[in-house]
Amino acid sequence: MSRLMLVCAAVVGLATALPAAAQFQKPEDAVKYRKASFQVMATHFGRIGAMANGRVPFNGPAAAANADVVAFVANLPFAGFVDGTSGTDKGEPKANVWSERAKFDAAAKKMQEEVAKLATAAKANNLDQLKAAFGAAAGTCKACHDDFRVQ
Ligand code: ASC
Repeated sequence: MSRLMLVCAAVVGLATALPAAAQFQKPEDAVKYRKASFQVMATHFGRIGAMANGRVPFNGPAAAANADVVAFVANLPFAGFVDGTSGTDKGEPKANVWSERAKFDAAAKKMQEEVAKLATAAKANNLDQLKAAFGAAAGTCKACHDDFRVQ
């Protein structure tokens, strides 16, 4: 394991060991953090989507690098869903994130599993495999948005 990977693993270990609220000074900081990490995920996932959908030429190593970023960053945003940060504006988390927490956590885990599979699939340097894994991962994004995000 590279030094960077060890540092990253330690950061995630620390992040997941503490209660979510204890990791942020203020609820607004948690909101900013989760939005920022979703933004990074969306950027790199979108680059893979552009290849999967034929908008840019397929580049296997680039897809693999982007998928590794997505798989890593997918561990981060959920610590930012601290109590009292639901909303009613478009894009905000609905109150059922907290009232149906087990279902929300399961949806998050499913997404993390599918983006991990995407990272593995992307290393095969094969567009059809990339498309299949991208579609499965995108489905987990959409499922959670449909259930838990204000439309
Ligand atoms: C993306 C992105 C999402 C998902 C979702 C899939 O590229 O930013 O949130 O895919 O649109 O339905």
